[in-house]
Amino acid sequence: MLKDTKQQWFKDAKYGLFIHWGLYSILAGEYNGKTTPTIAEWIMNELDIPVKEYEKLASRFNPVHFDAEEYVKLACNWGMKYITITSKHHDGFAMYHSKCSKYNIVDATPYGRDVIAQLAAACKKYDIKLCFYYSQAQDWHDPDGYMANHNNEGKNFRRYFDEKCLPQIKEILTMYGEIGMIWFDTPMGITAEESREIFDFVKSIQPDCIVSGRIGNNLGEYMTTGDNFIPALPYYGDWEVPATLNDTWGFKKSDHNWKSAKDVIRLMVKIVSRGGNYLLNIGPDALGDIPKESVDILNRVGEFLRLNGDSIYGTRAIEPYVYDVEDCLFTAKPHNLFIHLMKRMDRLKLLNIGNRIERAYLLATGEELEVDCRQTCEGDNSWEFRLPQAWPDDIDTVICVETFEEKPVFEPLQQ
Ligand code: JFZ
Repeated sequence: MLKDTKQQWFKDAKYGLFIHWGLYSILAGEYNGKTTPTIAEWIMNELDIPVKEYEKLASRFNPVHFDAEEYVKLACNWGMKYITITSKHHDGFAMYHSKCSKYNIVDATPYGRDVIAQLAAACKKYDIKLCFYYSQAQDWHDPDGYMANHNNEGKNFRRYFDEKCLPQIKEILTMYGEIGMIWFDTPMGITAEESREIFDFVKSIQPDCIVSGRIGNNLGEYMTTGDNFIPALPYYGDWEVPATLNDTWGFKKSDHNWKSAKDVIRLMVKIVSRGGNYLLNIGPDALGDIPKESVDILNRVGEFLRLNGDSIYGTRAIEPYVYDVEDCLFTAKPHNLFIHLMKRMDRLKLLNIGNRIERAYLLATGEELEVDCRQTCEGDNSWEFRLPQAWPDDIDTVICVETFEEKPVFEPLQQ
């Protein structure tokens, strides 16, 4: 069955900001002289840090550089349409003022302020959707929460579920206004009944709040892929690729394996051309500063979107049989076909296109293009573009075609 969020904003948004931020950001991937072998937010699990030790991090958490407005303004400048932040990750620590667990940023840290509340106010001001990551099954702080790579036998998961999980879900859905979605994760041993219970509970509080793919038991309203993983063919339902800029979600000092802006832009175009959304992560540090490398990459992507955003936001994938045009990807809207050119070329010829062209131009500069548009009675329809020497962008130069017909599909020959 196709996944459908029924939320137009999600289908049109295409690009969002993921924020992994919590106590693990203080450790930055290192504990007692050891570097954690995998993603930084898993350090407690990977290095077997006892709850009593890990807990102490709270007394050191004082992210005085955090500025919610600055974050939201950056996300806007980067061209992102929604923000998904960790309200509680697997470590069990709430980044908001929870009333049902003292293990939260207001009650347990010297900082003493609710970062989620600040972010919610800024998102409202700048009209950007706020969404929450919430780890529903794993909770390494609660004795009855699941913990991957550990023995979970004998745990009373139901107690954790009733006393922490559901009450906290209620809190995050009632304390911060309208929430775009809850991004559940790693369902572990959660039963179909429990997934259903969470789903119904979310909808009973905020009917328009989307429930993410990893709620478990295939109940999510869109598909979430693995990190940076893109399905090979367009997937016709709603889907999203969560992705990192290096090889970790939470801040990790030793990870310098940054993608380039070119990698990111091309990945985005590929995802959008197949009908998906791109949720791209930053991992702020213990003070609330965003790594400079992330900022630089995302600024460049934002520049691309300022000039070429029409070819991304609100677009749809086109039929799969055109995917094999070399060095080109396509996105579409009614009356528009966007051709993304990943290589410089003098001419581009596309065959078997039934649509008639009104005009074509380079999206970034507005420069009109000459097109030879043929329609013969033998069905040899084609478009041939002449492209200028001055090339707007080596990463992706976008041709905007305004088509006469509403649906800019590449039509097969009519028999
Ligand atoms: C999960 C988390 O464990 C991780 O810490 C981070 O929050 C990430 C966004 O989500 O990790 C996963 C879960 C599932 C897959 C990949 C990473 N998956 O299905 O490929």
